[in-house]
Amino acid sequence: MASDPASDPASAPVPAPASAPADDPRPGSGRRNLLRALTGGGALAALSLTAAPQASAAARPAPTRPAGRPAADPFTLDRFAPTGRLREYWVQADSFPHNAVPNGHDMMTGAKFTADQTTFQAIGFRAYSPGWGSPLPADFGPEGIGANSGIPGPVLRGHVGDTIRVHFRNNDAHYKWPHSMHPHGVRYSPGSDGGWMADTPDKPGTAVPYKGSYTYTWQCTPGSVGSWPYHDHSTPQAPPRPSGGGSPQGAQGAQSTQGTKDAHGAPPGGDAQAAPGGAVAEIGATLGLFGMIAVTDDRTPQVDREFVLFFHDVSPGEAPSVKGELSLCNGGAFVGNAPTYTARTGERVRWRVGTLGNSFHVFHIHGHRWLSAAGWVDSQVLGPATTLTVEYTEDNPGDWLYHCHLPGHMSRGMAGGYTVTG
Ligand SMILES: [Cu+2]
Repeated sequence: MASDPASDPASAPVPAPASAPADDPRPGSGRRNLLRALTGGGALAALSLTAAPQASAAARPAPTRPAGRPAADPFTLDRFAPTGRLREYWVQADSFPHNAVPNGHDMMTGAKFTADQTTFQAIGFRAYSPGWGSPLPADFGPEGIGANSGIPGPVLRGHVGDTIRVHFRNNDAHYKWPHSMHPHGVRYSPGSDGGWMADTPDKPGTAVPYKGSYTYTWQCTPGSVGSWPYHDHSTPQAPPRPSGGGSPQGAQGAQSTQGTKDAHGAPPGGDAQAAPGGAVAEIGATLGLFGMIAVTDDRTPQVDREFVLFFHDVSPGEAPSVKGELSLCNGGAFVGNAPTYTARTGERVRWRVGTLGNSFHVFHIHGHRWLSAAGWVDSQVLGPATTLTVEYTEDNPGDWLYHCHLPGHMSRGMAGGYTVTG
């Protein structure tokens, strides 16, 4: 099995201790520290340590920042200091038919759907026992992989100083496209990047062929704390068109059909995500190949509930079988098909929210608010491939909605239920 040879934790050098002076006493250093906490993927967990009301001072463990290292210097802070812990995952890309609206009903507008209008050939990452033996069961515990249903993929977890090793196998029996895994937020060498480019088509780990495998190695640095997406970043593909016989088209096939998009039976109005030749970048991610990386440190607050939610979308441009664009939450459209989350009053709740696709979204929860860089909010903007970590103590029983606040996205399904019991 191929792997990234540059990221063996056994050979990873232990960084020298920082020789910088003690805590920066200059005016503004505290502000810089706060700003740093607010940048990057979902680093709001850090903010909650200093400002969120649910993080009591008595419950806070002592900061792990080594003595003598400035709190606010980004040039020295983000070094990988290995703990020696290896987090190993066996992940497979599986293809399967997926109905985004299994109950056939939009509870918000009353619209009805038939299964053939909302079913497409999806691809998803699933975690398996070692050697890709059998799919792992759902695990919603603090170290768990989540639903492991494929959309999204398993939650891949690490603690600062840990190495995450992902053994990936491509089992995309439907499309038979190459796939990859590209992480955000963690540290890695080019051999564990997973991003395919036509100029360097043979770069290891960027186009793992059907039935092939590859091992990625990622490191959790102090700057990795938070929520991050991982996703397929392999070769762009032109989706098969029903009128064209449904045969898969690879990147080379797409190049050879430059200017003949109509012959593919492309939908009226074109495909906003496609290149002129018809190939769609990251089409595997659009069809479901994505998931969440969750990195903690000793200061990450303990929570009773953690919800992992992705806003994403699929349209006839990538999935010709669907009868119009669907705006999805973890693969489901409309309340009852999108996940329904539950909590009890008094529980500490964390949402790890991510987005993928061609759109901006606004994450909103009814009846709740949380502390952000802009102060207290109940709605926050997310661009493609960005994340949000939301934390609060549950205090409001009832049946609530969470949703994207763009009316067009709500109309196309980006809404789910949130039930709080007393
Ligand atoms: Cu949206």
